Amino acid sequence: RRVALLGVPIEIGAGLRGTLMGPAALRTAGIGRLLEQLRIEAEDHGDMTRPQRDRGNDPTPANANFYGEVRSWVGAISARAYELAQSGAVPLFMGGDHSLSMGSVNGVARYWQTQGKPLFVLWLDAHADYNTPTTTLTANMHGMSAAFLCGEPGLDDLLGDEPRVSIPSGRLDLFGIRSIDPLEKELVRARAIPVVDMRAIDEFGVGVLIRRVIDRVRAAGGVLHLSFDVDFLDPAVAPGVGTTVPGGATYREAHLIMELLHDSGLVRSLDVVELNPFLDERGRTARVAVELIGSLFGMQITDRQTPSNALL
Ligand code: DIR
Ligand code: MN
Ligand code: MN
Ligand code: MN
Repeated sequence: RRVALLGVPIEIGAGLRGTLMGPAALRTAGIGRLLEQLRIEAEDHGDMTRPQRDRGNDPTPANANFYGEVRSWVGAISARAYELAQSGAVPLFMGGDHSLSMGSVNGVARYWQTQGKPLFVLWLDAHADYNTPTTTLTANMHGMSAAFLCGEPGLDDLLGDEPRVSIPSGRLDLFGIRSIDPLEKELVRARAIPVVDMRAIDEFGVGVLIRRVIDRVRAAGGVLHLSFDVDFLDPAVAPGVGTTVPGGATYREAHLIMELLHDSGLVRSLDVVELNPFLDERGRTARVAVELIGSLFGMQITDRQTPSNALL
């Protein structure tokens, strides 16, 4: 197996600067070395360079901060994502803020479309990221990526010449949610997006809930993209993010999710986003993120097989 690492040092999608250092911190925390230890070929494609600011004279939508700059990034990211997926590797996009997923997911979705396989997206996040320029309270574009991917209007020109693929709302799972804006909530409800919030996790546990996602992907003969916003984790475990929300996933819950996803064999691409080393405590959050990626790629204590829901 082969993983293609790509750094995407974008930070203007978030309200706080600093995620541009994310890829460097993940490398320092040993992401490449860990994958090699797991006998996975890890090819590092370096960092994307900051695209020249788009000089197009298209009208800029209101309520979308740094729209022109995000637009230049997203088109370029989508093209790279398509290429990397086509190479047969598992692309791992190291963010960077969560606006990068508008490009990475679009690009891999375009590839899977050519293969006739439905792409499902698992969004591990404290936030729904389902705002549009109409519903947003902050105008920060990292809060709009899931909505954009599902084809919500308002950022229609964001991909430039890149073809846009929209993810049907039933193929996106928002998981770990505990912060959502009022109009954003209405939109998520109206579109019937599957949501597992922290209350559901407390009641039923991540084992049952993640297996439900996996079973749905498998039944459809699909593949899975994991979009992992590190603020999914509790701030006590992962302090190095700009928008921490209390009451997040524990270290153990997050590891179990990664182990179950590994055993499923369905994850073909992923983003690790919102890590802000400027806010981190001596690399703690970066190290946790790398350990979790290790579990996703098969790091195990024993080699016990995951039992299926049917056995529970
Ligand atoms: C908020 C926060 N809902 C917004 N979103 C964040 O700005 O739209 N997403 N932090 O990751
Ligand atoms: Mn996010
Ligand atoms: Mn978030
Ligand atoms: Mn965020």
